[in-house]
Amino acid sequence: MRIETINVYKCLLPVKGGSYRMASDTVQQLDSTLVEIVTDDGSKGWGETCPVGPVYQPHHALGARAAIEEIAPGLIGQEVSSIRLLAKAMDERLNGHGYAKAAFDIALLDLLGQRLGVPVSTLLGGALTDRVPSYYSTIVGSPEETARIAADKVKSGYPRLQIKIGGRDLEQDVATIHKVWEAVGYKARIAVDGNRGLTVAAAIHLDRLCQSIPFAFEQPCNTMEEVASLKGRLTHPVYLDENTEDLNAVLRAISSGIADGFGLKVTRLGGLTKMTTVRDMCAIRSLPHTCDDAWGGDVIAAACVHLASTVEPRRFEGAWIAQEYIDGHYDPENSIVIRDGHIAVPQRPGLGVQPEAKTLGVPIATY
Ligand code: 0XW
Ligand code: MG
Repeated sequence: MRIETINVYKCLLPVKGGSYRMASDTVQQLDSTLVEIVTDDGSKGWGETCPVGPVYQPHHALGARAAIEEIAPGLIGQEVSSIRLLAKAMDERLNGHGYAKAAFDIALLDLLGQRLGVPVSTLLGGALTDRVPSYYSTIVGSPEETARIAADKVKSGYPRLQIKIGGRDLEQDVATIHKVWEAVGYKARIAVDGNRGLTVAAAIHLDRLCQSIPFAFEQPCNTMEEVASLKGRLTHPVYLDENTEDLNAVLRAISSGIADGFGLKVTRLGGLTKMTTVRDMCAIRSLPHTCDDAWGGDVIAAACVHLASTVEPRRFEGAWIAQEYIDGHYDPENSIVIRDGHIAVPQRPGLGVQPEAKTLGVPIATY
């Protein structure tokens, strides 16, 4: 099975409800890039990469497409059998840019899964479950409104909440956390996500002012050094998200003991193959983590869910997918959906989703 053609599609995903507000940025519409790898036997594999705007982390949609342009011609004619050889071929054409290579890694696993007649979860080591928990991520909002949404989402079955804070007065953030705790209590696990928006001083104040509330404090400050300086000064466990820019960053965070867990993004780490290494490194130190991406439609959602199903459940913090904030699906028949706060793991060979041609329109590039 050789790669014959690569089609690249651009798909704009408006945010349901108008905007998604985080400490670091507010986004109204996300620009997703899909790759479709077509082989000489007519099989098709799909991959996707969709940064949540150009500010959240050092990724952007135009960068992904430029990197794909650099890489794609080198994959034409290659045999689809060894993901490692194909990763090497990509590295020989472009240094770094893991979030663009991730789209190819996902598409190649989709193809291999179809070829072997197994779901992608099997290629990643094997599923431990057929249904994974998700978590609901609020946007930065008023304490009352956030607490109302939190209670509502717990009622609908979410076992975990991620409460966004930062980019405003400390008083508002502290009040939000207290109100959510009053509304939800022990009915859901809570993460409080600063999205790099707090100073070290503000993180210490917030920690003290919310001391009796159990939550994981996700990416409070901008750099890994700032987060490292919090060690021993906070009562809450600290999770890293945006700072886990590649496998080496994760290794640094684990070996220096500054992270108690992680919010992980499949494309940021370079794809599913690379993320299995991170999954296994976390297992060695009993570190909890999520399996997410920053945004994206059914293809990225399927990728997250396949990997999520292979994570030891006691350390699993949930798979976040953007479905709550997106109208419609690339593949309405086999869409990836959250029901009662959980997501069914696709059982069909490959990723189990096949975007419809009419949803994506014509390719913006073909190699
Ligand atoms: C909740 N998310 C997974 C969605 C947005 O990309 C932000 C992100 C996070 O945890 O920071
Ligand atoms: Mg986060």
